[in-house]
Formats: sequence, structure tokens, C-alpha cells
Amino acid sequence: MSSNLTLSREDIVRLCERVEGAQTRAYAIPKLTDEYPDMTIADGYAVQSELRRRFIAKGHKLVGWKAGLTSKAKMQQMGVSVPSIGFLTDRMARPENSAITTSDLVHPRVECEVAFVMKETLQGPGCTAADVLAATDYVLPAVEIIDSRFSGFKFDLASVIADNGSSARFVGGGRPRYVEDLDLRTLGVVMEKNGELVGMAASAAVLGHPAEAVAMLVNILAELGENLPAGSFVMSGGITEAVPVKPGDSVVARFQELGSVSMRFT
Ligand code: OOG
Ligand code: MG
Repeated sequence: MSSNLTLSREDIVRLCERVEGAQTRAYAIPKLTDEYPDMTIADGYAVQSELRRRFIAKGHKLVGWKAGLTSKAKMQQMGVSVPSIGFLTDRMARPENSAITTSDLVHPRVECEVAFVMKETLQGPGCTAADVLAATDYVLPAVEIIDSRFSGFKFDLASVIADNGSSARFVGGGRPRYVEDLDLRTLGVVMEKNGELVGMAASAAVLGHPAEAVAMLVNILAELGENLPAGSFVMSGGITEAVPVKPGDSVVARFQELGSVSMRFT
């Protein structure tokens, strides 16, 4: 990792238990750097990796990964300027058009993303956007429901990485398409909540091209000693700002060329 570990093994386990408790019982906690101001990005990933290990030990299945904070809109909204990654499990997936409960979430927000499904395994370092496109089976539109476990949805990079990039739920849908049939830089996206426009942007907002975000993710995975296996579901990062949702809200994300993804909240 580009920065060093400062946490002891005991601290990593303690912080992991704190984050896991907040995630599974849906309560807010202070950001971890309040207690550990010297926490580094490497420390954040050490906590996240311990969380992943525990979830897998409990029978959750790793289905893919997500890139976070990859667009200007997201970086400005969250006050963080470096992208990050998090893992996705089968327990986080929700069907398209389904009712998503909020009682098991702290303060959910929705964001539109381009998702990739991989047909070949990718291994960094040195992974490029061209490598990603060649290894992609298809892309599809997705909505991520993020839910920071930190009070006020306020955090720094080390804390949000430890909290698995605020990952909570995700919904894939629309129309799967082959990348060679699309220009992934120019896809327009609009998000509607209760029939009103709440966000719009083009997919180039994500590091110039969503495949760049996936390449970045593969290169971070290499630093963690991991690869991106064939069959993985990968979200490339919110294109627009994330929008808060509450019970009763319905959300539609409309993607040019890729169709739309809908859900409602209860
Ligand atoms: C961090 C997660 C960011 C994205 O797509 O940018 C993320 C957060 O904003 O809470 O998932
Ligand atoms: Mg996201």
C-alpha cells in the first residue's frame, strides 16, 4: 500500500468489530479517525479486509467489488479526493423493482453507476482501461444504495475504507450490453425520485471513462494481494451525487442505451 500500517492487529480487530456492529445493527458511530487520528489508507484496507474475512466465514458470498469516489460530483459531495474500493456480497444484492427496507439502514442514499460483469480474471498492477474492456463480458446499469455508518455521513478516506466504502445494497437491471456496442464516455444518466429529477450527468464523470475506475480498482486489489476474478460484478462509482432516500420514496435511474433501474423504499 502507498501508506503504511499504523494499527496493531488488536486495533484492527477492535475497529472491525465496531464497524461490523454498526453495519449489522444499523447505528451510527463516530468516524474511526476521531480515536485513531493517524490511521492511514492501509489501515483502512486492513479493517475492510478483516470485515470481508468475517462475512465470508459467516457464509456471505463475495460477488464482486465497487469503486468509490471516482467522480468529481462524489468527491466534492464527500470532501475526499482519492478513489477507494469496497467489496460486494450476495447479501447486499436486491432485485430490480423490489421494495428495499430502510429500517436496517442508518441514512441510505442512492447513486447511479455503470456496472461491469467480467468474463476474464484481471490482475494488477498496471491494469489499464483497455485491459478492462477486453476482459468485460457486458455492462449494465446499476443503483448503489450507500449507507455510511459514520454520524452525519461525514468521514475521511481511512474511515470510509474501513466501513467498506459505505456499501450497503445494490440493484442491477436495465439492459445488459456489450462494451463494443457503446461509447461508455458519453452515456447520459438521469435519476428521478418520486417522479422528480434529482440528478443528471454523463458517464465520463467517472475518471473520464468508467473502465478507468475498474482499472484503478484492479490495481488497488493487487496492492491488497487480490485479483478480480472472472464472473465478478463491479460497480464503477457514482456518476451523480448521492441522494438521500426514506420510506415511501421511489427511485428510477434512466441510462441512455442501457435502460432503467427502479426500486422503492419501505
Ligand atoms: C463513499 C462511497 C462512494 C461511490 O460510488 O462514489 C461510492 C460514500 O460516498 O459514502 O460508493
Ligand atoms: Mg457507489
